Amino acid sequence: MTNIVILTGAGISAESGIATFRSSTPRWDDRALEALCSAEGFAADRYKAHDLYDARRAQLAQVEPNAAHLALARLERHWQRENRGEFTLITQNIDNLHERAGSRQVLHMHGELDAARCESCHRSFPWSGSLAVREDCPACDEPALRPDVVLFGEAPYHRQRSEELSARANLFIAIGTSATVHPAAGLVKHARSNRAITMEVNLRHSDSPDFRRFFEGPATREVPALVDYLTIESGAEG
Ligand code: BV8
Repeated sequence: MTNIVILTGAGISAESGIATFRSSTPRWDDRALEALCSAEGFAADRYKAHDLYDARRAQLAQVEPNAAHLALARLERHWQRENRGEFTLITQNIDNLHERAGSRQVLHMHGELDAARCESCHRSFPWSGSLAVREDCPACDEPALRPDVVLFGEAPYHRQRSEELSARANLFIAIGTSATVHPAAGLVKHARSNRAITMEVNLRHSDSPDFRRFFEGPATREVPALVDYLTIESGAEG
């Protein structure tokens, strides 16, 4: 049995047209924008923050999953059908491209763009349109809805489960992440504590010293090839 944990970052969605945060054409090319993604910055300028997330949510309708997203969904189906071990997909991304590619179990550590959360009753709701600053909660009627995303200084979702699953991994693959945001960037260390094989797919090496194999190139080329190897190697189509 081989337990696989996949961690994706903004780079896997870059070829779908969604800007990354810190690479060549970064989303955060100005500090003001990055500040908005902190709890303090969000509270200081909610109107601008809501506009930022409204624009990103609207973009979701204009983009499609790419070959890397589709390959990971194929790997999940294969791993489960052939009973090869646990398959876990953890993403730092708030887009819905993994789900639209067919991935069924996705742990969004930083939340989801197409969801809104009530700061009063803490329930979360699917949300596809724009979200007003004082939008009423459908459950408790309080005007307290916000984008259901995890900002800097806020507790990530699924942290304990992600760390437990990484500590059971035999194969840990990071795809399209600069490995700068914690605790997501620390998951590979949990995998290494289990003597897992650690790989990263990226255009360039990330900051993490914990990856033993590096597949250099765009995710839409490297991920399908890696999935072919992992599925054909077992003698069955993905
Ligand atoms: C937490 C919001 C504790 C959603 C994001 C002070 C106070 C509190 C915490 C901290 C602090 N100082 C440091 C921290 C920890 C902090 C942190 O890590 N800061 C870093 C910057 C130093 N972390 C936090 O604050 C986290 N919370 O620790 O809480 C706590 C505990 C209990 C109770 C209360 C609090 C919260 C982290 C989440 C922050 N939210 N975004 C959104 O708007 O999206 S982070 C943001 O960065 C995105 O979510 C993004 O996903 C994430 C990581 O970036 P990457 O995905 O790696 O993207 P990046 O652009 O960096 O890199 C892209 C990579 O792809 C590049 O390597 C590039 O080469 C590659 N690439 C590009 N194209 C391709 C490609 N690869 C392959 N193919 C291609 N085609």
